[in-house]
Amino acid sequence: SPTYDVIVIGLGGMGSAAAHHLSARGARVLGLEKFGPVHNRGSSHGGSRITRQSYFEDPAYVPLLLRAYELYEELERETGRDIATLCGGVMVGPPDSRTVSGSLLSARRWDLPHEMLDAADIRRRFPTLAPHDDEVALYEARAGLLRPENTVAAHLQLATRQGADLHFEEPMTRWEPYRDGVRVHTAENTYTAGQLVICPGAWAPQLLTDLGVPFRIERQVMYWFQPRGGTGPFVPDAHPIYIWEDAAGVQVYGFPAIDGPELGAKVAFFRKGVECTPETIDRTVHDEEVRAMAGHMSRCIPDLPGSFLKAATCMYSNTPDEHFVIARHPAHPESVTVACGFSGHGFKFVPVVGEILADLALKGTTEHPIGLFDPSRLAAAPA
Ligand code: PYC
Repeated sequence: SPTYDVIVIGLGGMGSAAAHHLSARGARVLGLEKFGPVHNRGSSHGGSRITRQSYFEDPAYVPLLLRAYELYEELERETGRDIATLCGGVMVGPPDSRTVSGSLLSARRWDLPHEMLDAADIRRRFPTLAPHDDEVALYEARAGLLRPENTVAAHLQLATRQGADLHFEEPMTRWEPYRDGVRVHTAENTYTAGQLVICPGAWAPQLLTDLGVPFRIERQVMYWFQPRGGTGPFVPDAHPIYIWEDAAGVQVYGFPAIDGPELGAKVAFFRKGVECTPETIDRTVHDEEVRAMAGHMSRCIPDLPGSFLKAATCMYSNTPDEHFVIARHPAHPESVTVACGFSGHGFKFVPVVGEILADLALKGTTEHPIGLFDPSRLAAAPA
């Protein structure tokens, strides 16, 4: 059976980045992916993802974001692909909302450039936005959007150029410890390697049964609307990305019109999904869902829901505390590394997660601060 230094399972956002960083360091890499390259069956598609640094989820993410931003630039330089557009972003809501107060905490803790805007400032700066008088925003000029498909394609391109073997439409069927490493089986072949890196996305409950993490896989919907009056005021030079939390704690997020006047602007609820599995997810978007989104946005950005253009589904893989899992596998600490549970906010970290996975697989440790992502925090308490 063919032998490698590292086998990477899953070549979506995280796995493709791992394949790149591992092969850039000279490792002999095999990547195995269930679907084709840059597919739309998981969590790394839909044309855009938010990136931002004043991170409301926890200030511990900020150093990783600073490194991710360096790596987006490197990826653009090395591949010539469009990866990041830093059009600026607003985190909007009541001052004590998690979106606003958490973003401000990270900005202050890490001395990140930002501005606080009251409702009148928001309306003046961004005339499409219609905040309530008691809503405020943290504005961050270095927030913006990433192109997920281009990012995955760029990492696959570099990995291939560096000699990685990437096999698509070849899912792993099982693996087992073997000598000092692992043996991986697919329907076509059996492979051996010193190290295994598992980036399962929404397939985590099936591929990581012995990790002890209760994942919840959620169906999410992305909507594209043609703004009333056209996309003029919604172009990225004029319009920020936004995350907008209302008084009830419901968050929506959205983007400028990045794909020209015909294709409108994308918006979605952040974590309003129903539980699903990758096999049973309902890929149909129903009229009542479109009406609910249009109704919600008519309060925040009244011109956005002019006419509905299209919608698509994707999946979040949530952990109970919505923090990631990135670690050596506790049950196989010598040979297996896992990256999973990105809980709907992982894509902006893709390149730095690739770097961390290469560190863990090749050196057993990383200098990046990943203490928050240790799966032992989620292990079920003894009964
Ligand atoms: O990570 O910024 C984010 C995000 C917003 C909505 C979903 N993810």
